[in-house]
Parts: sequence; structure tokens; C-alpha cells
Amino acid sequence: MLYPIMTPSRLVEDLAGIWDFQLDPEERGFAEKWYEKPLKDPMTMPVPASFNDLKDGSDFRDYHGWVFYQRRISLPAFMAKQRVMLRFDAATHHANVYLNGRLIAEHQGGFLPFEVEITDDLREGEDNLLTVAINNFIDNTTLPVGMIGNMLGGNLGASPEPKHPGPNFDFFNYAGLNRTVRIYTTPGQYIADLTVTSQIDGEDGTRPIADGKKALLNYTVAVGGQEDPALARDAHVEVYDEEGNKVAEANGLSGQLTIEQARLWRPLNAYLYRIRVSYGEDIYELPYGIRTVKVVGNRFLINGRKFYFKGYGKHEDTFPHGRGINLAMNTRDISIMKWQGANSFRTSHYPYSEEMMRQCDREGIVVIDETTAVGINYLFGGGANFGGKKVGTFDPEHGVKTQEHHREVIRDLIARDKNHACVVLWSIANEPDSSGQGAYEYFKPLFDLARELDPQKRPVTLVSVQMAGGPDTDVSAQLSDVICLNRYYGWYFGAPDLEWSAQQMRAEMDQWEKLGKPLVFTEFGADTVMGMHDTTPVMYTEEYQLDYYKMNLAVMDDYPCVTGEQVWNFADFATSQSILRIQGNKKGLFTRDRKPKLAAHFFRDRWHAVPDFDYKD
Ligand code: GCB
Repeated sequence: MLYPIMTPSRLVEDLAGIWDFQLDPEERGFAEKWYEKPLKDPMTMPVPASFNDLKDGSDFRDYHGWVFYQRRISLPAFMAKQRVMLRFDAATHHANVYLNGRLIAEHQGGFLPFEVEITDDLREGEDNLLTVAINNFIDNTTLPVGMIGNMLGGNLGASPEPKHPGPNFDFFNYAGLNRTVRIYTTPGQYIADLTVTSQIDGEDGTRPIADGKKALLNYTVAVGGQEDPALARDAHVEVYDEEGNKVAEANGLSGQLTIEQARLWRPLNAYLYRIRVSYGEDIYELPYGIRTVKVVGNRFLINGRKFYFKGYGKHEDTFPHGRGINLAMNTRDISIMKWQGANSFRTSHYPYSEEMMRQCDREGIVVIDETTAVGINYLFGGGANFGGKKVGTFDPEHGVKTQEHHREVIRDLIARDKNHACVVLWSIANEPDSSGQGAYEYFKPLFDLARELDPQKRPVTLVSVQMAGGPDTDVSAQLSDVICLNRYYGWYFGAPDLEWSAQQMRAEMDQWEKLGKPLVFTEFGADTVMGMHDTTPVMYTEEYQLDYYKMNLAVMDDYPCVTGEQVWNFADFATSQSILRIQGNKKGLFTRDRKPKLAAHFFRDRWHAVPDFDYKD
């Protein structure tokens, strides 16, 4: 799906602003058809943002159910001949969209875009009533997964079981219109999609590739509107370099472009071409970086050189935006990454905004792109609680029912992010029960799907939970191109005995090393309360976090297959309340407002010393 941009043929109108908003705790909204007329007693609500932290009281913050967003829209007469689209970048998690009282779209899944054509629904010369009903409901059919119970353990003697499922994952269930809502226009015959792959003449991605080689770009343009063979034949594609010089062109809806002396997109040294497509009256432009990604043995190669991931698992989480898009903080975060000598992050545990992906393309930040599949794991909290009976994650009767939606998410994620140079690895899921009965049957088709759909054939992984064990039990050993491990030796396992923890970690690593695949630590970390210090490094102090990391890194550095370290987490973040969470998860190297803890300075020294390429060779 194309990101909406202004071009000589397209207008984009951002619907950001203060909308009307109403909670619907008594579930009257649909029966009383709130979407047909102005909301009765609305409060104000900014869009885009999560609503949760914007008004006070736990009834509001922890609200569960339907909410209604509303505003009026109208379109200037000069746009009347255009095709008009209404696009939501992310509505979390379920959305029903009404225009002038009529349901025009429904979407499940809170982190990927959807759009609907409204050309014929708009009343010309009048205001139009746009209502978006959103539900933050999660259960064993949704991604992320919800369940009754508390994965982090509740207090003893807690109040009766909640009426609805809560998160089976460790981040606050922020909801609402989290990302931009836009109207955009195109001509009637329009460019619907663009797919580009590249090849460097004479190179297969296994040897270092220099700039200045010939690059071949294969492109396919999908179009919509009335079919017209002449328009298709005359479709024109041009490639411009960063200085604005035209370096290649071709005709037709698919074909090959030749750049005689290509400059490559490199981590922390990005180079983006501009691919400009014209089809009839429509014009669209795609920023595009040329680079190769390949796994050979236990090496992860970018442009033929062994890459070492230095970075983080992150969250889209700021105050008071919640999971609402925060362009300023994204910019700050990338600046901090560079300050620290990092080169990458994982979009844990859902696809991030398109703006962030485009910014990573520009800034040369390498991304592991993850789906919304977090919580496919009923091992947490001792198993899903069906009348006290423990059941397996993939149990046909009571287990997760997520596979169909999981397929949709993989399809939509790849459709959205397939052209990004920054994306080098797809993560199908975070910490599923990958050693559970039925795990292989669940995941094999999803890996196959990702491999089939990705035009660039990037490697595919799932991010493994410690409880899944080693290569003998964890299906990721068979399925993943890159082994991604979340490990908490010295925190959840073995703390505070770091020596013993190191021994356990080595024993596990001896197993993985034999597999001969590249391995990235996608999570390791210790909760650390900023400002808590001690001469003896006890848990939760900044000194313990530092010692914890030194121990983990000493082990990782001894294993040649380890091709990356991504700490958990970049910054402290909001979670559900529990006795294990102190106003949120405190494993950040930075506080939630991005102030460095002791360990942040340690990583700054380390990551400026550890090279981006050829580490340990
Ligand atoms: C994990 C999860 C992550 C949690 C983290 C923790 O394994 O993948 O979502 O936040 O552990 O801090 O417990």
C-alpha cells in the first residue's frame, strides 16, 4: 500500500486536530446510532494520539470497550473530479468507520493502515459527518493476544477475575486513533501500488560490494480505475539521484531500469534514489535505497559485508501521546541512537509508523520489522486460565485462534513495508510458545507466506522466548533464517547471581552455536530505577544494570555466531499495573523522557568501539 504524498496530481489533507470524543461504557452507541448525528455531550480529543493518558481517572485510562470519535469533513469544489480516499494509518484495535451515518469501512488490527474510497459518499457543498467507532478489545483471536489473568502475576487475594481479557503482553494497551488520518486524492485512473527490487550487476550479495557498479531495478506498477492499454504502454518511470539528476528511465507498467553507477544504501550512510512514476495524469514518487541482504552460514550480510546489529528493542511509547505518533520523539530517538553508536532496532512488538520507517530509510537505521503477533504464549502465568485448567497455546479448543488474522497481518505488513531499504529482516512473532505442541504446524505456513510475499526475499525470523529452550525444542531452529533470542540470564533467570547466570547462558549458547545460523540477541535487560544507586550492585540499581550487561556481553562476545545485540529496552515504557512493574517497565537504557542511565554511557563507549561490520572476524 502506497504512503500518501502530495504530487502534482495528488492532494493530501491531514485530519489532525481536536475531534469530538465519547466513551460508551453502557454500550448504547450502536443501538442509539451515535454515528448518525453529532455526539450529545462530547469531550475534546486530539487526533492522532492514544486517548488513555489525556484525561484523568482510571475509569478513563483503563477504559475497555467502544469509543466514538467524530468530526465534520468537507472537500473543496475544485477537488470534485478527483478520486477521494480516506486513510487511517492505525486505529487501535478495531474500527468501524461511518460517513453521514453509513458504515463505509471496518478494520481489525491496530497497527497497520487501511483506506476506503469516499468519492461517491461525500455530499458536495456540505459538511459530512465522519464517525469512527473504535474498540480496544483483545482476546485469543486478536493480535496482540489478550487473555483472562495477569501474565505478570497478580497480587494475592486480588479482586474477582476481570470481566474481560487483559493483555497477554507487557505493554500498556494504548488505544484510539494512534496515527494520522488523512484524505487524499488521485485522478480516476491512478497508480495503486509500486514494487521495486534491485540487483547489482555480477553480485550475489556474498562479497563486499563497492559503489559505482551497475544496478538493475525491476519494477511493477499496479494501477486502478478504468483500464486503458495506451495509458499502460505510456506509463513512464524515472529514477533521480540525490542531486536531482535523472539516472534511469523506462516505459510501461513493469520493466527494468539500469543505473550505470549506483550508490548503495548503507547502514548509517543512507543513499536514496527517487523513483518517479507517471501513469496518465497520476504521478507518484518512491524513495528507494539499493542494497543487498543475505544470510550465509552464521553471517548476516548487508551489501556483502558481515553486519553486526547494535541497538534496541523499542516501543512507540511517550507521554502523554501513549502510542500516538510522536514525530519529535522519533527524531530525538534516532539522534540518541547515533549518539550512542547504535545502528539498528526492532519494531517490537508491532509495525511502527510509516513516518518512522521512512525516517530510518533516510538516516540509515537498520530495522527488524515485527508483526503484531505478541502474546501467542499461554505458558506465561502458568497457562491460559479456563476454569483453572491449564491448556496449551495451540490447543484446538481453548488455545489461540490467531492464525487467520496472523496471515492478514503478514500480508499487510509486507505490502506496506516491502520497498524499505531499512528493513532487513521480518519478525513473524515475538516470544510465541515456539516449543509448544502445534507450534511447527502454526508457524511453518506463516514463514512460507512471508517468504512468498516478500519481493526482496529478506530473511525471516521469530523472536524466541527463553522458556522455549534450545535448538532441540524451539521450532525457530528449523524455521528462522536468523536465530533471535530474548534472554534474561541474570534477571528473570538466576538473579542476582551473575556468575551462575553466565554459566547457564554459556551452556545454552554452546547448543545454538552448533546450529551454524546467525544469532541476534533481540532482548536482554534488567529493570532499573533511574537514580537508584548502591556500592553493592543490588537489583534495580543502575549499578546492577551495568553489571548485568557486562556479564551478558562477555558471554556473547565469545560466540562467533552472535551477530547482534539489541538491549531491552531503549527507554522505560508504560505497562499494565502489576507487582513487577514500577509505574511501567524500567528496563530502558533511558528513562521514558530519554535521560540516560549509567548503562547508557557504557553502551555509548562500547558501540563506538564495536564496528558495524566485520566484528569478530
Ligand atoms: C519479554 C518481552 C517484552 C517484555 C520483556 C520484559 O520477553 O518480549 O515484551 O517487556 O520481556 O521486560 O519482561
